[in-house]
Amino acid sequence: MKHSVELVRGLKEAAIAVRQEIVKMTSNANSGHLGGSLSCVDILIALYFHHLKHNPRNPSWPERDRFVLSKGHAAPAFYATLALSGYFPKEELSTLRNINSRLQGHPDNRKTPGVEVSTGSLGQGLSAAIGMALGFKLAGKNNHVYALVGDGELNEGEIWEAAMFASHHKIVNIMVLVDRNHGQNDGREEEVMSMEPLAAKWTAFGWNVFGVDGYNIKDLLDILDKSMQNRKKPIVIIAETVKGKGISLVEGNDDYHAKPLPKELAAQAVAELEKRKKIL
Ligand SMILES: Cc1ncc(C[n+]2csc(CCOP(=O)(O)OP(=O)(O)O)c2C)c(N)n1
Repeated sequence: MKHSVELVRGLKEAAIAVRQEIVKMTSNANSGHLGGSLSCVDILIALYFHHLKHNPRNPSWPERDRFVLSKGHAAPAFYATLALSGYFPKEELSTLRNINSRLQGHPDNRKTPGVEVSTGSLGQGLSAAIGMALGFKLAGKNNHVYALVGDGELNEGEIWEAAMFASHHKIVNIMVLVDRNHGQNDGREEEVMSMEPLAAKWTAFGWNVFGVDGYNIKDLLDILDKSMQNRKKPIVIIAETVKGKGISLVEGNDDYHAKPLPKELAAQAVAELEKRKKIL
């Protein structure tokens, strides 16, 4: 399908707005995972602002697709996307990580509208997503399930148990999106535990593999469309990304895995992002 220039431009602008909210809310909380939140924003935008079948005014609409943030520590990116989609007021983002807030450090489906599964313990979200997809298949329903995983998260053995389960049971309504930013908690993924050859691993586990630049919105939309056709296997999209994307001080800087910007630098980062809006 051809996507209009206006649509793509609008989504790019939304991605910048989400990044600004991530910076503000983590700085305000003086806590939260900045690097891996900024890396996956465009993927979330492509899903929530265009691809997913969902209704923010009715989060429990039975016909909705399901999304699971398996890399639950990227909650700031998720919350900002949900708020800008209309699940709850944008003002609530400033309550991130406060006691009694609906927006805890990791997503909690008992608290936050739009959160389907509580996540944060890496490796588990994909199993829950595949379970939901199997449920829809057994019920003869047409809903699709999406799971966003980190590439460091792929070190978890449970991911690969889930992957072989999905292909064995021919669960084709599941899609995994890998935020391939090559970083994790303790450094570069290639040094901690390399996942290469990553595409070949998923292929060997019986999945259909697509690759995409995680910041080319048009390509993201195209690949999401393409992957919906002739689904005979579970799908994985490996999106090449960068930790801290969009802010020069943070981009590619592993120090910011779980560290927010102090107030003054946060204001600078928000201003830098504002300038980027003007040159879209
Ligand atoms: C089971 C489990 N072990 C350890 C952690 C701590 N932890 C939080 S984020 C992270 C790194 C994950 O790397 P990746 O999935 O690549 O995330 P990204 O770099 O995209 O933020 C770790 C080890 C956790 N949340 N869950």
